Amino acid sequence: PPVIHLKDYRPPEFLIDRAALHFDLGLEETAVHAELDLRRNPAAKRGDGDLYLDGEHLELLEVALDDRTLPPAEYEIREDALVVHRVPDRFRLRTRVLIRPADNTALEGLYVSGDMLCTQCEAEGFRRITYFIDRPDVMTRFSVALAADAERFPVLLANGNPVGEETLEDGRKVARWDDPFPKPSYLFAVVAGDLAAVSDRFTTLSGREVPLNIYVEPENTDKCDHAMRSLKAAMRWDEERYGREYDLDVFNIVAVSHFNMGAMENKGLNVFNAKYILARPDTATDMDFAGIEGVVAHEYFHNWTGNRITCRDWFQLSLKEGFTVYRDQEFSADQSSRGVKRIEDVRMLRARQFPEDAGPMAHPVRPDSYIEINNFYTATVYEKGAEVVRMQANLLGPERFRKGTDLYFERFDGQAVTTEDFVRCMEEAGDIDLSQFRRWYAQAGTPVLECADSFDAHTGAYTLEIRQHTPTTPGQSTKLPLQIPFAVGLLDAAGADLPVQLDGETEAPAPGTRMLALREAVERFTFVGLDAEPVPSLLRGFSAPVIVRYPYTDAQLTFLMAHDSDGFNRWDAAQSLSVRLLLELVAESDKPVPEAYIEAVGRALKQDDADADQALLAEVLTLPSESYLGDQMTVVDVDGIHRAREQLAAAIGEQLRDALLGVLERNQEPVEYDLSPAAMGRRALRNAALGYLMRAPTPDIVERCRAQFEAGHNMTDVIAALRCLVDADPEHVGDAGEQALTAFYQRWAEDPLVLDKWFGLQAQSSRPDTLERVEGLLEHPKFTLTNPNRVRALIGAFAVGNPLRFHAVDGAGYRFLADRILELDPLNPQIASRLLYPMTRWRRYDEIRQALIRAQLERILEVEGLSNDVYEVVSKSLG
Ligand code: BAL
Ligand code: ZN
Repeated sequence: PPVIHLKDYRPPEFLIDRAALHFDLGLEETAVHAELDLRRNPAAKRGDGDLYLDGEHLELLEVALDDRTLPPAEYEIREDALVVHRVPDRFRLRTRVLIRPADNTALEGLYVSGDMLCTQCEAEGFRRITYFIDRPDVMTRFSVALAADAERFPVLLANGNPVGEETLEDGRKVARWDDPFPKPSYLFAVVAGDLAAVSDRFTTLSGREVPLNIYVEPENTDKCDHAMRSLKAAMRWDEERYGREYDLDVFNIVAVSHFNMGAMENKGLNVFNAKYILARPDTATDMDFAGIEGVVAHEYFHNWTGNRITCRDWFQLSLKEGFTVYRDQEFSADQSSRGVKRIEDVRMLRARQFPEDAGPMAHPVRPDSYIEINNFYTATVYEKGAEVVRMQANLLGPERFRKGTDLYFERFDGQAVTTEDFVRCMEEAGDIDLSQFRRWYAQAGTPVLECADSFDAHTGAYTLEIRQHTPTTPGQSTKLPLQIPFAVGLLDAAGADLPVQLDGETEAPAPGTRMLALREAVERFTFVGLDAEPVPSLLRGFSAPVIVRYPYTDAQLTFLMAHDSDGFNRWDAAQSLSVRLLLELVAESDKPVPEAYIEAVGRALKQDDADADQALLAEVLTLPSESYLGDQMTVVDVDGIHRAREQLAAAIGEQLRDALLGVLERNQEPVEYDLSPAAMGRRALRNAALGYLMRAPTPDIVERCRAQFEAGHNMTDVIAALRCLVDADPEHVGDAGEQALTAFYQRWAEDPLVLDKWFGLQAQSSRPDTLERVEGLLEHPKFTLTNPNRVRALIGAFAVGNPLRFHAVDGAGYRFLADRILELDPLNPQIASRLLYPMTRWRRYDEIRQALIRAQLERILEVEGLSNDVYEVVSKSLG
């Protein structure tokens, strides 16, 4: 398959000013009539005189140019295009095509979910709906007429504003929509179905009343409150923080059960994976609620960062995604605990983006090339992209950053632009030189900062030397030094912040954090005015997406964990301490858990009082995941990591039993369910404590756990208890795990999102028979390969969320995953390709496992007719 390069970008030869589309909707067959006003693009070079329209899986019925039906000699139908020969400079083209939504298992373009019809067009799905110039720099004014059986499809939605509805004599209904804002085809959407609306209103800054509707299947109307609350909060926040107001007469959201991504920001008609809309306290966990808040806001924020201003080409994807993730992260931080949100975001970046940057699919935030763009909706483009925006926001400070974004919105409204355009606005408004900073967009790989220090007791000078280097990545063997904002604090022996005064400065600043600007491969900073050697607190607040190496002693980490004024670094010190100990336990299987470590955890538990931030405490108490521990090893020791982590958790559970029981007592669930950050923090802390206690369970603890499950007070508590029961040794819990799974199934069999949790929990169990169980679940009547959520819940959860069993040394896990990928690829290549992720990491394992994984990758590559999606990931992994 061809490789597409950024350097080959050319402006489109034709523009489409207006598109009028008429849909005759049906599940089996839909007819699409398109009327396009085209003209030659004055900014583009003249080509061969032909017009090339993208189109796939379309049955062409008719094509007419300026009302003249074209004879077959005047056009050519290709597998992926319609070529109309020798067209004039300005003309109207009409096409009529047939499409088959019910056969569309790829879930790109128009497809069926349950009894409804819906669309997904990003990145290149619109070409499965009609012939079009399907690229983001062609921005068009769309009007849409939807005709459908009024009984089966009473709700007919499209982008923009509703402009009329009528019922025809034959019982069919027609709804008309008009979108006044030119947009690229990837933002196009239609939905048709028998849906119920949960409605509200929002008054914008300038006083316009906007009706808000969330459309769901009728049985789900009681699960939309949180999404609606989140939407209104996001609309207000975007006005206050960015001065951005909503711009259409109505804002619609639709929740669908079959969806490849999390959600989609189509103009005025956001289509969501139901997982990010539907929630009731008894069906959704606190994490689910937080996910909904974040994703609803993210899609809404795209209205300005993505829709009004869009991407010139797909290499610029991070222009909208990085910025919008940054915006949703800041929104969520404002809704709850800023510190905890930062920890969650960094945890996720380290868990997903750092490994991506260190693997065969590593690419810059602005990639140089791709085979299949769907493979580039990645943690690098999204999460690292957000960090790159965050660094600019920090470099400029809030006021200048706001000036920069105001300039960006003003200058580029209605245009398709590049990350370079964004940076230039920051540069101009911030009056700052970002020429070196731009490398963050072009250079892949995670920079490593090696830090060393020395203290001169005579002069009171402390010197910090920082060497930065970025490991090579595929296709990028030379790396240049980056501009890195590096936040540093210095602590005295009592744990208080010292003034961070650079040599040569006459006055000491107030004690606290100092932002250093790294630019060279090696930099030395000398700080003066110190009475004794300080303890450095490095990269406070995670001021840049880098890895810091500094030879802390255990005592220093324990000290930072207790005293650092930077909450993020207190947590990070605790993580580092746990990682270090766990790696020692991996290396030395009979090493006992040191008392000092247990004491440090005990001290943390003592902080649980009325004033504590329980959410932060829960983060501190959460051990690094098995995969993250693997990322810290030269060769991942799958079994050793699991054993060490269980050993440590059991030691905490046993030796701190009373303190953990105290946590349960102090943080009991109130009768009235509450979704406040404080209440969520108490649940997180209590369930972390329960998790430890259940590692060394006595009958009374097991009983408590079972009681929490049976009380069914809220899904957070139910799932936490269920996970403990399922994972516990039957020697301790008897068949309580099996009983709980059965009860859970009986209660929730008809709620797909809750049932996903039931599948996922079994797939993640560390029990030895998990793979057999997962294979058995493939045959379960509720399992299907055609629903991405279900696939992720069972197969994805096993492959990514269960390193111990997936990486079993007999290779059965690898064979299982390769089989599923090959089954899925013809149905849904996007989902098949995503499942490959754990196998792309094969070089990280021992020789036996390497050979086993490679054999499966080679087996996949040999299959004929592989999708571009899977081909690209497998070939790059092996390459
Ligand atoms: N644009 C695809 C989904 C999202 O990032 O919002
Ligand atoms: Zn997005």
